[in-house]
Amino acid sequence: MKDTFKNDINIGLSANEKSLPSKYFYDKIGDALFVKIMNLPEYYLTKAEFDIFKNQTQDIIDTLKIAPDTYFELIELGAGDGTKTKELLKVLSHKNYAFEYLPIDISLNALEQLETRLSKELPKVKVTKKQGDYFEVLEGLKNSHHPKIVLFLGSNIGNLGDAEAKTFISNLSDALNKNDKVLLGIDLIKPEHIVLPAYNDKAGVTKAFNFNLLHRINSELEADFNLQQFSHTPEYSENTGIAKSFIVSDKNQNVTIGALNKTFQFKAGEKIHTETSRKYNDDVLGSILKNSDLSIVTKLLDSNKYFADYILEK
Ligand code: AVJ
Repeated sequence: MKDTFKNDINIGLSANEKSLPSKYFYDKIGDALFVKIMNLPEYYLTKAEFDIFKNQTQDIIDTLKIAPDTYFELIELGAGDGTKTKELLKVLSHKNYAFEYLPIDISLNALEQLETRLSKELPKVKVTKKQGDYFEVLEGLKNSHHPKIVLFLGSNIGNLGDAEAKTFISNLSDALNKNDKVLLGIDLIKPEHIVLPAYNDKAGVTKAFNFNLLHRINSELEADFNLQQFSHTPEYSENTGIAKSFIVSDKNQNVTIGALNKTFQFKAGEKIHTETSRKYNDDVLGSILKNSDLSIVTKLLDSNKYFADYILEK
């Protein structure tokens, strides 16, 4: 684990255009900062998707065409704290649908917390937690021939570049049978004055979230990043629909990473790309799904039309 981190940091900072993988945001401190982000006034994504799950629950069930008497598996990739999913589970449970909920996450800790909460709040729901890599777990679920519904919420797919997203979709599709469904939550392309503040909040939480990467490198890889000498600068283009976050070096400076025995040079104004947060529309999603076995059935929008939950079918 530590070696992959070390190697990935080395590769990212040795490149001509420096970058750091956003997946390393999520240690204990990063997880807590992300919870704070979801509650920020500027971060509209979570509230928008919650609005869909809370106010269009029956539409979700109807468009998924779940038969009341057929046992199905509701699988969630990266379940987090389950706030949105709970709205769906509540209705499914009250209406006595026959199903099992299988949250998949890399973090066993997150899964255990979710399981404990659900057992108190929705004791009737059968929860089977699955710790591990999404596709390894999905592969293991292939033997079951129950209909599957896979939830992938929160615009998590937005962290992937378009080529990676295509690979992701094709792997996901391979793990499903004909007629299985995917509920894909994605942030929609919208004007810069709405998107940018979501990644540059007034309270500085998103900055701290990005800088946590430098913290981690300092403490886990014996490095000497001086956090006072870097800035957080997100960018967004409504034309491409792609938001990118950067950490920028405020001056010419050297940083030594002890664990790598290596010194890195940063020029004044030089950028480190830390995260991609892609926004979608029907055309962008259409091009990602092209040549895959998944197609769009319909989409549900929040009241501001900021966010969409697309229903895909194999
Ligand atoms: C969890 C990947 C959807 O890109 O909006 C929030 C992560 N980064 N603020 C996003 C994030 C900065 C988030 N996703």
